Amino acid sequence: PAIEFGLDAPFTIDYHDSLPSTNARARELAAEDETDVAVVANEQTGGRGRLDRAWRSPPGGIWLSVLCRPDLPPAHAPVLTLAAAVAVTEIAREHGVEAGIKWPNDVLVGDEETKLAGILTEMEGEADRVSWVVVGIGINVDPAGLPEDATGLRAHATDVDRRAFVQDLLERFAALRADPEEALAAWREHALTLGQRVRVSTGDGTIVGTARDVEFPGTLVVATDNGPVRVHAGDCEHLRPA
Ligand code: BT5
Repeated sequence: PAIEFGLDAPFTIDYHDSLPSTNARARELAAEDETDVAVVANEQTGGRGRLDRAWRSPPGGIWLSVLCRPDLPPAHAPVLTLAAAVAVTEIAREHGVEAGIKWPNDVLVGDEETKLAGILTEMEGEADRVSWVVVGIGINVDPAGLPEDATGLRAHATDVDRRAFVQDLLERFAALRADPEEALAAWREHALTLGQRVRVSTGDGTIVGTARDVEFPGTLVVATDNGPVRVHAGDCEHLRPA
């Protein structure tokens, strides 16, 4: 219930102390015809990343899934993932955290590029319109209990109020999902990947080149020796000069 979490956000809040996964809970609510709900948990016991990877979700983090029913074809849904990455980055930066985005959906901090947040978007629907989308957002708060290449908000900012952070995040996400052009422009502005040498693994193979741009709805354009290649989904690694 919204009152328990004390938020005045553009989404109804469904708060839990502990859940296996906020995305799983949001998918249940999707089956019950709910919309514009943000599921929030203090802890996840079975948090998931992309490709069914495990996502560490110790108590005190920001584990959040937004359920919505936008008027979008499934092929355009990646723009919501970009919008979520932008919203996380901008609110983190408002807290003085030097966050930036690695394509497509990782929020990293500083030169070491340790991972602050990740996003997992799931959806269901027909070819012309999604019936629902769940945008799962995991933001580390305390740096303890995380993988070695991860970081938390409190490693870089002293004053982190999770409720206020979630409230600001949801408001920013709501504004950006209504304005995909703005989301894309803001994504470019906060991108760490553009201009870098990258290695991108997709289901079909590996692409090495220089990341040039991101195009609607979230396609990475990589300049390779054989010309530009457009990548819709994959894992991206920034290649640093030795
Ligand atoms: C992601 O996957 O980055 C998406 C993570 C989404 C988590 C949120 S939390 C709320 C909602 N409910 C869920 O169940 N999930 C969403 P991917 O790009 O595949 O990265 C996963 C990899 O990041 C793992 O294989 C680990 O190497 C690493 N990892 C695991 N836990 C981490 C953490 N807390 N912080 C940083 N990296 C982590």
